[in-house]
Amino acid sequence: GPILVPILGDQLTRDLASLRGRIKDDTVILMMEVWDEATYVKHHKQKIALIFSAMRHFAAELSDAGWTVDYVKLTDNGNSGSFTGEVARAIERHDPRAIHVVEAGEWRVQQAIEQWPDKFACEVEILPDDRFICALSEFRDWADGRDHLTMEHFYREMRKKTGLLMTDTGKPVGGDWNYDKQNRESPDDGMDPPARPTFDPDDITRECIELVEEKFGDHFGSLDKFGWPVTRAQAEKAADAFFAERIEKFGPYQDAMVHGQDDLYHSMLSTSINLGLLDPLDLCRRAEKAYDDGKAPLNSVEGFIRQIIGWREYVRGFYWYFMPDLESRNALNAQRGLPEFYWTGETDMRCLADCIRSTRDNAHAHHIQRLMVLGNFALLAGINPREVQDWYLVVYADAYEWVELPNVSAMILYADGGKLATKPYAASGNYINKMSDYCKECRYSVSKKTGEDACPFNPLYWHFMERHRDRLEKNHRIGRIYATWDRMGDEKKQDYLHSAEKFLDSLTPAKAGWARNS
Ligand code: FAD
Ligand code: DLZ
Ligand code: SF4
Repeated sequence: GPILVPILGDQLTRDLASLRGRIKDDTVILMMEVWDEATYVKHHKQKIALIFSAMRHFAAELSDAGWTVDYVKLTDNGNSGSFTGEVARAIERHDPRAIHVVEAGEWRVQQAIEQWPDKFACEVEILPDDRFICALSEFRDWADGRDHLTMEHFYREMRKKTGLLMTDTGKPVGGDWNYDKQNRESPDDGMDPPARPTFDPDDITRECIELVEEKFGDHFGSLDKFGWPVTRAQAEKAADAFFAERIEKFGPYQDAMVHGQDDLYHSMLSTSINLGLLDPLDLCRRAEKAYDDGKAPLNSVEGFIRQIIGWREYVRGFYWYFMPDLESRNALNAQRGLPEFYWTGETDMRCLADCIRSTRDNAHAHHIQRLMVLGNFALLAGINPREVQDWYLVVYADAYEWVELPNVSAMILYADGGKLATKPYAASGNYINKMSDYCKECRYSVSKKTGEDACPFNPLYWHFMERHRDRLEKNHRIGRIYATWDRMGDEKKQDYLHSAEKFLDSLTPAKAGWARNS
């Protein structure tokens, strides 16, 4: 028989290790829409439509190029609902002499794949996913024996490895490794970034949208504004537009937020990169070229490259290094339920309401919204990490556990106890006011510290610091803040703590069933 090559939903590139060098006549490619993957959490409707549409387009592209593709649709008769069940059925259909599969991005799926050699009579070869720049073994070697896995150190290794923004003599271009200080501009009034290209659903996408409406109608999110790239050609167009129109200002406004402006100068390419439609290293080379050609400043280009060969590679290594423990870590013992407003958007906190609206409409929010608004709130309010993890995994079209979990558990919640971050990313309303236009029209007052009208982030910040004093006071990056706290005196402190508790008591926890089917 032939070689059976299962391709998972986020492995949509012809350059995949399992396809490289394969002979078309000797290969059957298997792609599977399965119930288990569509429902292990109740993904945002756009996320499912995107993945199914991108899978179907990729299968068509492969067929056109002469490959044999066995494509199992979700509603096909006999669909067993799982990857393992579908591979078993495909073995009956094709009697392959071997299976070649690229390792899964997610732990859950990889656990299943690792059972295949025992389950199936044919040989099973599991190949490393070399779409990533840093092999998992390489990350392990780097991480072993370190107390803190400082991203910046990892990033410098990746700069040296790729040669990106490096001089001939092995120095970082411009003399510094990092230009973050230039990348913290507040938004300007009347900022008007060029719109990103969106892609109207074609017949294939429309069919996927209908399928999602029919089968997953109770999942979170709206499909109305679906405009994601679903093919490599579209993704390339989206990348072209970013490099032509937005990269110049990407750096300075990386952390800015403007009510109702959902893209700003971000690349909006994460969905395409994660699906395999765009190659991360290739994007970095294009960014470098924009600098070399004088089209974008170094701080923008370095910032973009750092997000990709730094953060993106780092969190993937971090995930595999700490799984499966990472999933259940709760170093700050946070036990509060996720507030209902994360799903409904119904809150008077204008920053949160806007981020949740964008999340519902676009299955997207930018990094600083995920980190310093939605994430900061979850941290300060002490929301249970499991519930926060589920939420992030559900709501973003670019969310896969390997990238979501380190960002949520370690970056925003400090639930890993500080392997990733040297201190919790806790902030009061002041930070949000500085970086956004949210506060001006909020029903709360960002300058009020306590009481009914105070921005809830203000008392929550001190409530959080007080709750975790034992742990954080010893931390030299944040410990000094307790001098400020103690100077306030008992009455003021009590005011803060009461305001925070009153606010926390007013939160309605989400009903069960938003994130997972019971
Ligand atoms: P840009 O701002 O244009 O950045 C360029 C690229 O850098 C992104 O496309 C992405 O590939 C990469 N990148 C940037 N930051 C990160 C990061 N922290 N981790 C990994 N890659 C990064 N990103 C996901 O792809 N999937 C997720 O599930 C996800 N969950 C997140 C959860 C939290 C709590 C936080 C704080 C961040 C999360 N991110 C996630 C990272 C980041 O928010 C998104 O990658 C980014 O907003 C995507 O939009 P963009 O393509 O316009 O990014
Ligand atoms: C997220 C997702 C969804 C919703 N559906 C499928 C599917 O039907 N078939 C598939 O191959 N992959 C799907 N995915 C992606 C997987 O859940 C998983 O994230 C990746 O394969 C990485 O392990
Ligand atoms: Fe958010 Fe507080 Fe500003 Fe309102 S005042 S928008 S709650 S930071």
